[in-house]
Amino acid sequence: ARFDLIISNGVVITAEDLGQYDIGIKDGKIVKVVAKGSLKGAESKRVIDAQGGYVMPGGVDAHVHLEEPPLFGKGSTADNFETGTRSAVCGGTTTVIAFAPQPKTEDSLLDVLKETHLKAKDNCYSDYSFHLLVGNPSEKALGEFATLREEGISSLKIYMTYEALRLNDSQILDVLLEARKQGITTMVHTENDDIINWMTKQLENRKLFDPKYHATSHPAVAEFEAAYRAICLSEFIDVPILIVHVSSPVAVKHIREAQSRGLPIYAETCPQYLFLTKKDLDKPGFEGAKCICSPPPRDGPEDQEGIWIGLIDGTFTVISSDHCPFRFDDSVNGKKTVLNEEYPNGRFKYIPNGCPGVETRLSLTLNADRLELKRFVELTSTNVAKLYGLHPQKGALVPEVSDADIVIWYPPGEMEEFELDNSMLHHNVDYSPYEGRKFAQWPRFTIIRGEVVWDRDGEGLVGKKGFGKFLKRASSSLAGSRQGGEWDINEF
Ligand code: DUC
Ligand code: ZN
Ligand code: ZN
Ligand code: ZN
Repeated sequence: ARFDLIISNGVVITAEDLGQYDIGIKDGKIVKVVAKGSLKGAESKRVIDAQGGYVMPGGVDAHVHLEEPPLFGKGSTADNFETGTRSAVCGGTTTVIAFAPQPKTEDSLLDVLKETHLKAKDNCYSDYSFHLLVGNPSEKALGEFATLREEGISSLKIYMTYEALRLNDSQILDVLLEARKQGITTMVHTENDDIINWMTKQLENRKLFDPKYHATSHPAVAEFEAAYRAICLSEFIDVPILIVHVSSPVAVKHIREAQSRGLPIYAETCPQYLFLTKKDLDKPGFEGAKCICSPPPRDGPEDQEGIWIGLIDGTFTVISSDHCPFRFDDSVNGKKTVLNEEYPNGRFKYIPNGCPGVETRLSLTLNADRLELKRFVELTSTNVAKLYGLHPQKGALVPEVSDADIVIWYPPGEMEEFELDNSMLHHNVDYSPYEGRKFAQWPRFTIIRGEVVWDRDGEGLVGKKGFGKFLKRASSSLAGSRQGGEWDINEF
């Protein structure tokens, strides 16, 4: 047949364009994007009638934690590469970039990369790549950046907090300088570790252990001080950074100011900062633990609004999930990990930080109806692909160039509204922070390289474990170092 798949009658939305087109797919690639009706009668193995629903490039989620050891409190992440990518495709995400974590105790990044490849290989439903998480920028590790680039890894993540991972400013400078030389984008978790530890001690001294005090122990000032410091370090070395999971409007302001000075400062936020507040942590018993993440959801609607404004005005580059799944019932061999008789509501400092969200990221954000549709695609797919060196293979619908990774939504008003229940999701977690919320949209089909992997009105999950491929990535195609070339100490 001329085509393997035709998607007809869609409202096709990319970061640049919105229009009524038919899409022709062959051998896993987009081959035609043409006026609605033009492919009528063309020979194809399969035709999907989008019936006027939105048709977009598949979601790219560049912030998911899968199969990680205990780094963020007690307990390992609940999803592995199989269950995490299974959840992703059922929520319209076709590519994930997960972390390959190097703990402080590990010297080599290449070892960590190899180990993470073994975890992912033959297990993924979606396409995938890794960011190296640098917990120990030893001389050996820094010397491996060039090889990482050859292996298709063009991004790293570093932490300014967490005992197991945090780097001091001098170590951060080491990483940024080497990242500049190799064309690597560095993601930074910006929270001031000393403020968090000092506040935690103050709270514990007063016997305040309940989940809600997690938010008190991680105040906005811890985030915006560290965000500003990271911007300064990036400006000093002249290298792009992405500030991850921004939750505080003051941090947004610092980022905006840096961008207006022409600095390559990129920013990410996540649904938890748009849809949750610290009230969600203030529930009886241990219930609040379901919404513990770092940074925490902030005080109220004015904080959420500050993030929406940053999304609308262009300050933010991407929306990711920060899917970091832990089970509410965290029993191992019948024994709870965090709860005990002395602390019946747990002790916030041991509760692992993170919420599941890889499957709900796109639907939550689209349902909120706050973003122009092209901007929605840009933030959840196209910019992510550009920032991490996957564009235009991913995040676009360019004929003969882009993989046929597509999400098809219901025609507006046509889906039966439902209340989210965790049983509808495909992760290995026993709750979602968003249970009980109403959804008027959900991905109807998810397609990866021309193969339908999610068919909501048919058999649901139809993708296969192991279908997902590792993606070797190029450098970011967004603006990088302003000077280029070597960093010259004589300039200072
Ligand atoms: N924040 C989380 O909530 N979980 C994982 C790590 C992080 O930075
Ligand atoms: Zn190792
Ligand atoms: Zn983080
Ligand atoms: Zn994270």
